[in-house]
Amino acid sequence: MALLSFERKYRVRGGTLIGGDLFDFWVGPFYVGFFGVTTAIFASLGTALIFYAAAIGPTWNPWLISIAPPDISYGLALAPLREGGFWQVITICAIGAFSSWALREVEICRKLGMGYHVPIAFAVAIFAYVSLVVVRPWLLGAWGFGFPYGIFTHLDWVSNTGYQYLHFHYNPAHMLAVSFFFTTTFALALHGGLILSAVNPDPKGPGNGEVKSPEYEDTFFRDTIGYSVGTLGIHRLGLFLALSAGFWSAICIIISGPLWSRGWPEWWTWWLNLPIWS
Ligand code: UQ2
Repeated sequence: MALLSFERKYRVRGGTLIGGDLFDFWVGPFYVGFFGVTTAIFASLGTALIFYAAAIGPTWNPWLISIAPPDISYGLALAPLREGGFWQVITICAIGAFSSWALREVEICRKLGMGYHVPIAFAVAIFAYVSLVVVRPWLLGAWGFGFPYGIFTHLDWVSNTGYQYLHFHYNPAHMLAVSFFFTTTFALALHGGLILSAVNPDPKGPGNGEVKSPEYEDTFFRDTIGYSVGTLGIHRLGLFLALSAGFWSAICIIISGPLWSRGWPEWWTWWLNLPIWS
């Protein structure tokens, strides 16, 4: 079915989580909905506050602009706007906008009668951000443990936080996260390569350049490694690998401080102390 006639067919009332029919309409190609309105409000307010806080700062150099969280001494209290309060309100706007966007995706899934895989995947990315600016600061007792909103300053924060634990690559959850990131790019390279190889076949080969079917894709991997995960399986695997990368990233920073406050290399003494070595 042509895209334009399909859109006319699915653009029906209902599926909303909140607001009933009130915001149940489209603007051009975009579905609005209650959460489209809240996304727009949070995103506009947050962006305006970023520009306001940048304007009262010392520079307009985009690399150097930074909006810092409050000093540790403010604990989990609200700080004055110029003392980290801007960072706190911007963080609320960011979480409000990201969550609204995820719920707008849920409403669109409901309208189309589809699964919730995309909003669930986006929720894992939101969880990774929230673990940095809410969960870990809250467990450590001060908003000042969040990262500053600036291009160079957030890099400095990552570097300083890493060195605080001597060698972050010894963090077991960090090891898992990195392994999942690498495996995700490996799987996507295999998948992208396989699909393009089937769609752009050798014009001089068997079939004289006809586009190849999934059986050819299966057979390539069965001939190569004796196993094909399948055309549906590769997408299940890809989603699992990518969500695991984000999930273990969140875990590796949440446990740094709240669960283990010394260097990560030292954590491995449990291994050296196993009774099997003596
Ligand atoms: C596959 C298949 C696809 C694919 C890919 C494979 C026909 C179009 C890439 C091969 C993938 C395998 C064997 C899994 C590799 C395991 C990891 C952890 C990367 O079989 O089915 O569908 O795109």
